[in-house]
Amino acid sequence: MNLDPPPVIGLTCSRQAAPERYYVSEDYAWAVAAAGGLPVLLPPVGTGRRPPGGQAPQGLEAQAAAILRRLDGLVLTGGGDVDPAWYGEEPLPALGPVDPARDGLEMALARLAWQQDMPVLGICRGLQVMVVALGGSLYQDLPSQLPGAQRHHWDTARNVAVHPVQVKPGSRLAELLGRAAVDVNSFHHQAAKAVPAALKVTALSPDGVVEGLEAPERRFWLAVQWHPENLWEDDPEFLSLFRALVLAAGGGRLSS
Ligand SMILES: [Mn+2]
Repeated sequence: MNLDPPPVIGLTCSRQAAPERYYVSEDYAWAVAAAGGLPVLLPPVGTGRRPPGGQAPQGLEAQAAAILRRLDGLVLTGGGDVDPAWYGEEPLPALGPVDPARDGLEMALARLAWQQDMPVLGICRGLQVMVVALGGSLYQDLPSQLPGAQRHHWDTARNVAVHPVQVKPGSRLAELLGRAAVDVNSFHHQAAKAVPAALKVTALSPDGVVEGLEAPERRFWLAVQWHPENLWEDDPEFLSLFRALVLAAGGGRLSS
């Protein structure tokens, strides 16, 4: 599948404080490129202030709108914790570091992308951002809030599958993966708690943790809690998620 020109796919990224830099795993960019898209990075240029009342700082809203005008699709990538202020909770002791600028830009991107029906693939933190952007909430920390859950935060190599996931028959995710069950990698201690009505759960781990979501009313709004960008070179079925994003971003057009 080749689209010409390739759809431009934005990748959100993390910030490091010292030395100051933006970063994201190369695997996201390689997966988008392998799927026929043109990956570009989206650094959050923000004030660093906590979100007042769950609203993105003004500058980040404007950034997000300007960015989306130039994109065909978006990958909300993995990363650190989402500030629970975005869903009206105080931080629990096990909450990790949060980044107001990244949160602000991603919430604004997600909300605008939803309104504009821009294709979005959410991965790990990206799934969580999609949930919170549409009014849902998260487990701030699975081990302390859901002690019966299995281990989801592993120190394995990135391409090692550590737990199974059941995929809901009839979902877009099931169609793309072509299987009712997959074994996946897992590097998260947060997870979706209250899922907004617009998003349907498409995958669960055996302990009931949400591992996949999609919005049937959107062209392509799909998210997974695992990391397909680390798995597709070993298991090509996982590239199908990126291919579907790129195809939707290209408006369904195909050449060659
Ligand atoms: Mn998991």
